[in-house]
Amino acid sequence: MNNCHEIDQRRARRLNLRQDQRGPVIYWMSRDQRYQNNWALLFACQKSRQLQQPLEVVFTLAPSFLGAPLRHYDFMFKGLAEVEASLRNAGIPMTVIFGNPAETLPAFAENRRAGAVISDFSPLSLVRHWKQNAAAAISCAFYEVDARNIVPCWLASPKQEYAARTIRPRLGALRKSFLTPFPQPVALCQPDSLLNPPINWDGLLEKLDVDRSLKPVTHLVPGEAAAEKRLHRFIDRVLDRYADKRNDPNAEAVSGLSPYLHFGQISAQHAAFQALRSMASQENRDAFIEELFIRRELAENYCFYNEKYDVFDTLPEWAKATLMEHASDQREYLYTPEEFEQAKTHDPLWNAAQLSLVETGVMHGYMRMYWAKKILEWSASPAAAFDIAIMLNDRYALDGRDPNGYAGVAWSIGGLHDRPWSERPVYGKIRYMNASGCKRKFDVPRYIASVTGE
Ligand code: FO1
Repeated sequence: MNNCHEIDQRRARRLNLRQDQRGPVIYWMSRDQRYQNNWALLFACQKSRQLQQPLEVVFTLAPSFLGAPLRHYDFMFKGLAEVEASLRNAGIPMTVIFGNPAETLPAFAENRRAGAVISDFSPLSLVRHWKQNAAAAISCAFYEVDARNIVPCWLASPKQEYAARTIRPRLGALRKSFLTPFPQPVALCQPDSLLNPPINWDGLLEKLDVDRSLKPVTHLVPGEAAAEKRLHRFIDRVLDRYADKRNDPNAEAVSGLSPYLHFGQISAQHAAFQALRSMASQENRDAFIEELFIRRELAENYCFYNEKYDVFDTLPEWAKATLMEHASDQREYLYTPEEFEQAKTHDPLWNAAQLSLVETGVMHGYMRMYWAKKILEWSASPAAAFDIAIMLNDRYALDGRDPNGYAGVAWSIGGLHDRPWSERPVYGKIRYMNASGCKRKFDVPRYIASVTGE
């Protein structure tokens, strides 16, 4: 690719009104933890060349990131170690700073006498508050680059969209100009950086004050290289049966990219670009693009325009009304959050789904719907169900704390991006799902056995 490729300016927006100064360029890497195919890093490289200033990457280690346990930090740090090595090869230093980014980032920029600060994009409230506060305190230009979405979130739509059918045409219209390949990152060379001592990620992990009871996963290799390998394996061996088999948890017909996407270890745009170039049939490619592009960017749109994406009260009015009408319906089974957490329900299929989440940090996409809908059916109230599903997903899923998870729970339990269906107890008009539906779609005992090993 041409390295002098100009980056589409619509991918970036200013977070304050200050100008670029004479001073080093800082990329605050947070959500997009990768070296390749990262528009925020590329924008920072471009800035470094334009200003003729060196580039430095900083990662802010927040004291407690929404209660993330060791499992997540282990996955993240192994990925970051790989990023650090790639940056080092390119002559770009990386530094980790500790504490609340709203304070530590401006202090770091001040200390370096930065000329421009660049951040990647996140629609999540915590990160937005950090940025809002940092923007006021940073004394040079502060930019945000949407390196996560194919179509920048603020451009895709000016408002919260109702459903996939309403955002699809918008994304479709912008797809051609944004679904491009990526140039290589080239910053102004800074040979001194090669002398930086390597970051001791293992040491950092040991010092972190996090819940250590949830051990690192062993079935997934974290990092950019592993993500790339998985993408190509998926495209070569699996994509051809994606449309037909993605809802069968026994078929191994999904991409498994979700944890990598969450930590930004792979770019969705790159994955989409590669899948579209493949030999797979149009139907299979379309089905994958629907999940990876349309549904994922619909979830980003939901969180971006709805600050309360993780509270029950935010659900569509029709859904709240119907759920409240049925709030006092008799529940056939009723479980506490602890019983759900420990997979102690009467239903072996539900327990298997929960167990796979606890043990592997991953749950098959189709089972996620069943899992959330049964939490609604067997909880004391719809609002309690909503909170339990989010709590369990954030705690155990490697891709928790992500717009996908919040939109997924709101869709399954609260009718978000969906329509009213025929009315029934507890669910009201929320789309229903049961075990017989699963039995028609896949071999349920086989799935249970694959999780429990029995
Ligand atoms: N991003 C950071 O910039 N600093 C962190 O300390 C941090 C911790 C973390 C822990 C678990 C997890 O799932 C994600 C984490 N992230 C962190 C990255 C995260 O992907 C995004 O910043 C948010 O998810 C916002 O989208």
